[in-house]
Amino acid sequence: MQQILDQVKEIDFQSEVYKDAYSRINAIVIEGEQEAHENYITLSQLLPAQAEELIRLSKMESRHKKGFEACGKNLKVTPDLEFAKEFFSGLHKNFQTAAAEGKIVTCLLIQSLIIECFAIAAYNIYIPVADEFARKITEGVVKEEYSHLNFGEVWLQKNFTESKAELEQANRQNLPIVWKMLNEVADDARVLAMEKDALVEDFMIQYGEALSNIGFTTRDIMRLSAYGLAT
Ligand code: Y39
Ligand code: FE
Ligand code: FE
Ligand code: FE
Repeated sequence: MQQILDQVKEIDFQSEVYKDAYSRINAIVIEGEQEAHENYITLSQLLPAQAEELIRLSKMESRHKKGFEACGKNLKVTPDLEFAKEFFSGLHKNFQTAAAEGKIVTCLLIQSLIIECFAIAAYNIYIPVADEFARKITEGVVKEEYSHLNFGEVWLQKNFTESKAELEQANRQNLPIVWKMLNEVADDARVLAMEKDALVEDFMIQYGEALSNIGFTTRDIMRLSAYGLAT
């Protein structure tokens, strides 16, 4: 803890290096929240019985987006949204394809498990090293991301037996993309005092816990959560 406090004291949130890295990380978060908003609207069409709840989640995502836009403005940073669109394009495309085929399980794995766990890991690691304005916003946001993750866990746990094979396949298709995304963002994250190892560790903990709640065995979790990591 003392180490983190010393580190924050040394971060110059107004330095050009910091603002340059922030222009990409902030954009990733803004674009991620926008896509999450759209993904929950799509899910509300795929799961009409839960449409009301899913629309509620989609509205939370647009509030998150507004919060992070304010964080960028507060630091006088212009988000590089083009970079961010490209950053998310792999998961975005796979979500779109799955939605068009009515593959609810794959859509839930991509948005409610993988992307939410990625967000929770990133926000947890960011909070202690954020500027004061962004810290307050991110603390409010991360609490809600846990409820989004929970939505996916509950649905997939209820439908575990019929979903298992599709989950395995969707994991194999999408988890390597997450490791690639983490590598792409590692240098910028380090400028913000977020270490890649810590991001990977926190992601694995969140994702492993989610898979466990859904009903996978420890043995399955080991195999699924590290898939594509060492390549
Ligand atoms: O469900 C959500 O709100 C998730 C979409 C938001 C995106 C989070 C993306 C976080 C990745 C940041 C990487 C920084 C190191
Ligand atoms: Fe789109
Ligand atoms: Fe969000
Ligand atoms: Fe979310």
